[in-house]
Amino acid sequence: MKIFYSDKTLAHRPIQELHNGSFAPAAEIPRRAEIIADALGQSETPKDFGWDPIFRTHDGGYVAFLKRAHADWRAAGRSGDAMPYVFPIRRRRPVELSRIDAELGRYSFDCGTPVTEGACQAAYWSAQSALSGAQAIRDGAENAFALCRPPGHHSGQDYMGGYSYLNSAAIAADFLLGKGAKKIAILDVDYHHGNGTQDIFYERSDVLFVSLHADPKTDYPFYWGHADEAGDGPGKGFNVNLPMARGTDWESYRRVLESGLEKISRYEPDYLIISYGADTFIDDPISYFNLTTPDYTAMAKQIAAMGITSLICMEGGYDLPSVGNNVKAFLAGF
Ligand code: SP5
Ligand code: ZN
Repeated sequence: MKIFYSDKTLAHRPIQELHNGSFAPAAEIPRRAEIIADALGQSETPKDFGWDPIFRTHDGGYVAFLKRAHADWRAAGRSGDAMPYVFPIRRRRPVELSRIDAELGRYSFDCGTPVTEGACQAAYWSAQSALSGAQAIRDGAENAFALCRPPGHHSGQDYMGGYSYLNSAAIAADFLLGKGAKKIAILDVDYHHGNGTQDIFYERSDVLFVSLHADPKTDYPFYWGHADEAGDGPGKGFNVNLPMARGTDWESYRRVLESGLEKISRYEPDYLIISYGADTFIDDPISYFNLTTPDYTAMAKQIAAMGITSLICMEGGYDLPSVGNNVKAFLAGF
């Protein structure tokens, strides 16, 4: 398995996030990536594809904001990480935004995704890992793993949220389509619904998005991920949400996975991109499924049995003692 990882992603060091009404230590920390990289041993440094492939997926105004947001925050006399506190929802007038606080709210949907000094650099190299993995499978590798961090699947075309700034899996999909692929399937097995990925491809039929996740009636991100969200216009039927109750274990999970995989097989994609989160693990500190380490090997075997060339992108997974082994167990199944 080809593995891509850049230690430049460690530059993103969030301090805290708003949690149940007060600030709590950030869950998405650089140590996660170091632990995973150590557990896997060998990795390749990603190639630098520049910003162009990122602009295929993300809005130029949003990326420009991401590049300067932390500096603007400091210029406004603030310390620590840039964080939104006001959001322009419903019946807003289209006004020009100049103050950093106005822009922060415009480009985010939560208060858990601070723009640290290194956020843009880390998200950039996370995306470059995914692009390098995409290039590798296009050049004939059977599969590849991109150790993306920060995660990406909550980030949409013009917004951040859910610890995500740039959507690495979506960027890889758009890259492969730009290189001649006709159909890509994205399978999202993170505990949380991949709302950013869903949004990006909601009206398109060249990307089938299938997501298994905790029911948004009880879990973040609440406003997306419900079973009746099936895509719009030409994308109708190409978005598949499979929400599950808290407490789900492998016995029930594997049956839901089976039905998701059937949809992917029938679609006959050129490539499969997997948004892999280890936050479905029984001991994950912010999640409520009951999967165990060997379940990840079984899950990967079930996916790999379809025989589709695959790129795996790292998303969530916050239990530091287990996250390395869980990623290893997943990759072993391939
Ligand atoms: C990629 C991904 O897994 N994003 C998940 C974002 C979930 N954010 C909301 C959960 C709030 C938990 N806050 C915990 C703080 C612990 N110190
Ligand atoms: Zn997650």
